[in-house]
Amino acid sequence: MRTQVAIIGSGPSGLLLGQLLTNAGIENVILDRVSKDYILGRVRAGVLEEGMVSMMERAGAADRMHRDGLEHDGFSLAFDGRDHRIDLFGLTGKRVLVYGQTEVTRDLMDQREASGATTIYSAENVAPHDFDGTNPYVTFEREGVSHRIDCDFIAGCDGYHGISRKSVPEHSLTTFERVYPFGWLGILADVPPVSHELIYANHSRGFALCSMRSASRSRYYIQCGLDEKIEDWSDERFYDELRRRLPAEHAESMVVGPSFEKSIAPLRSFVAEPMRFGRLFLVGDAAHIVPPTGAKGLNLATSDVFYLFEGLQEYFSEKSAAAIDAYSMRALKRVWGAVRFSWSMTTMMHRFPEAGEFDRKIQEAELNYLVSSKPAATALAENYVGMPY
Ligand code: FAS
Ligand code: PHB
Repeated sequence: MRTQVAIIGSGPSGLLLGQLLTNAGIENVILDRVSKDYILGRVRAGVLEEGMVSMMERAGAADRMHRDGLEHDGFSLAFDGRDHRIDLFGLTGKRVLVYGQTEVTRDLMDQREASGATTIYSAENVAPHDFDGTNPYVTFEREGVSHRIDCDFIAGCDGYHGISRKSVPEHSLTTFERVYPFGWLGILADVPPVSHELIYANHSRGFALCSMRSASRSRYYIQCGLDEKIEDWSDERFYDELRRRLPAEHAESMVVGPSFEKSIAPLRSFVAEPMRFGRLFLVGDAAHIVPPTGAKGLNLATSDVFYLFEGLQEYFSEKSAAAIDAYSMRALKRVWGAVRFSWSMTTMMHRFPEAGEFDRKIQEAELNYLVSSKPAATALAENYVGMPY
């Protein structure tokens, strides 16, 4: 088999890149090691920047998003027993869209199916080859049969645990990492959200986040220890702990109900540099991971796709390599901006086991400064709605 771009990974990065390439007449094949249903069973991001929404519009996959997505003009920081609203739209003229990553993925999968482009699920032992030359290829097995796809470029959209970054010679890669000493225990439940906007809570018992997927489906998180086990957290225990970390008005008004998804996600900041190795490009979580406190993970994958698509479109239409040569530098500039923001939100909002009274007072001072200074709130707001591409 031969194509122009072989894409490893059928998550949001791979699917969005694949759709943009297909719409531009650039042949591509997507490979994923798991099934379509497995991918759709994953619960992840929930907040989309305007840049992500416009990329979905460019992909022709935004109709359901515009119909079902919830436009949010702000969110609250809860501390010292009360909410403090950050007026995103008032401060930046921009808003965010609350629409689950699962739905983004479903919309892109439907669009790809309609376009007739090739996606190979349950592909085993996918491996990129000869990407330091001009004739790269990808091998994989399916139902015991070995296959090879010759291509011009390989997009490694296969996430943090994927094969692409691991295929790069160690001496060619520099990684930067910060592992946080806690995780997020999250639930999904078909109960109305406690508030019409998101609430990020800083409390002495730990961080909490009240989010949603719709007006009837809530997404709640509490900071937890890395040694916590899901089986030790009944719904009742989860809601009790969540309500302890929220201002009384929310604790009292919260509607509770059975969760149908419960998971613990570890938190880390991670960046691999550069993001290009000859004919192989690293995209999205394959190149970087941010703690979800800043709602940046999915949105950062999208700006990588924007830069790479521009480069590939220029290469195949004008035979100029300038934009693909600039991919890694352009992408990393925005990546590090989002890594900084996500780190700062995580540091400000969580209880660190080793933190002392001084650290707690600094967190308190930072929060009070944020909610009493328009320039400070504007700086937070412009990062949250997303810096320009
Ligand atoms: P993905 O990991 O989504 O997709 C990679 C794909 O590659 C997968 O389908 C995988 O099966 C495939 N793959 C992996 N190895 C392969 C191989 N060897 N061969 C073939 N295919 C392979 N972001 C937020 O903004 N907010 C959140 O609340 C949030 N919560 C998260 C919770 C969890 C548990 C995780 C893991 C991430 C979370 N994120 C969140 C970040 C998340 O949304 C990512 O940023 C987003 O999924 C990135 O998309 P991709 O780069 O496509 O990677
Ligand atoms: C979510 O709804 O899953 C969500 C929202 C905002 C975040 C993280 C997760 O910062």
